[in-house]
Amino acid sequence: MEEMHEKGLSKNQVLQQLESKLKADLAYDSGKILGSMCTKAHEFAEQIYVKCLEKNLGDPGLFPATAELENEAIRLLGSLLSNTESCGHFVSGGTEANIMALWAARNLSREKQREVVIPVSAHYSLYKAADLLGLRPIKVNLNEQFQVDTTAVKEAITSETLAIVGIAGTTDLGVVDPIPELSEIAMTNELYLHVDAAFGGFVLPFFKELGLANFDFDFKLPGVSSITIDPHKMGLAPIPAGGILFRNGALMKGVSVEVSYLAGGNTEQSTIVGTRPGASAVAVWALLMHLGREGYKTIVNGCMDLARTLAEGVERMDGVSLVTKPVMNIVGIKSNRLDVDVLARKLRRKGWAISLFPKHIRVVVMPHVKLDHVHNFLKDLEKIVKEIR
Ligand code: 0PR
Repeated sequence: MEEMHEKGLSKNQVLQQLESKLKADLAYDSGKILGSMCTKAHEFAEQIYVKCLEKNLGDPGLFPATAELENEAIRLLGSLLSNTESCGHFVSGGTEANIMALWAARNLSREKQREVVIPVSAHYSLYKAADLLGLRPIKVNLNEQFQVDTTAVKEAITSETLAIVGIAGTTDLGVVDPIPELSEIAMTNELYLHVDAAFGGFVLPFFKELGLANFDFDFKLPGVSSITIDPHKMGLAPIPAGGILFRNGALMKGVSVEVSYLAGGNTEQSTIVGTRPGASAVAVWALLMHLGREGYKTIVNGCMDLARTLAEGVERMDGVSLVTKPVMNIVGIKSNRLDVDVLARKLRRKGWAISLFPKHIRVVVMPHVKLDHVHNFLKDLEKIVKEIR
């Protein structure tokens, strides 16, 4: 058993130990991480993050400037999502953002309804959220394009329903649900609509200008109540940085509590946690200011180009194929002849950190992925496919 030393080690001794203990971790620049939705944070954001380590948004009265920067960053994201009136917070990730959304929805439900309609493609955090909040998740199936089947959504709605969830960038395939239709359904039935754009939030807003298929998924649609958008995914911000945006302050009110005794004075808190890193919020603010729309557009363009190269490589290969034509920089690889588990195991043995879903391998072409990584991956994939044929 490891025990704490009576006398501390020197910094150098600790650093040496740390160096060797961290060796087993993968690094994004190894070129092997193809299954992660996180990436190497932008250098400038890291710099800002370190500068703001002591800022605590749990006591905004002590750090009013940091709190204002969080608000500004949320407004900037709001403008990206077609609503400068939106409000919200930076939280630990998409999981917490999704919990916040269903928490707000539940507390707003007038008749104390307890059912949430959730596509089967939803990230598992939504089931965690339902469990924590005492809600019943009503799962609905997908159509042939792997989007939620909106007829099934309508059929799933009962007098017990309080909210619908739509996904703008599914975890397994990066597919976008028909959010305009979900918005209509939500309006007609007076339901809360939460859009999980944890991944797509920093990707889809640039599609139109890039000449790619345009998707309406944000506050432009009147039925959308809240959106998860994660800076620590395609936003290039240091972890932790999830984002939850509400259409307006009234929606967030349901999860607000008064805190009266803080060192910085009274505050109204509408987050799950109390103490919370101001560094995350400030780093996001700095990055949004520094990269601007143009910067993010260039990043998205690069990822989409590489995703296309990968997808074309897979299509050309015998034995494997695409699950569906990639909508975003997420590529699903399946095989009708080979066992995808065996394929994934062999790829992993060659060091490739890919994700394995029940019927496909997922590659997420994040900003740290380069052209030679894609070529090397395709080469190994082809070799393995030939081996097990
Ligand atoms: N919503 C969607 C659509 C997601 O894909 C994810 C996570 C979340 C919410 C939850 O986000 P947090 O993990 O920030 O709470 N999607 C990634 C996934 O499951 C998370 C991830 C990231 C996994 C990096 C692995 C990894 O290396 O694939």
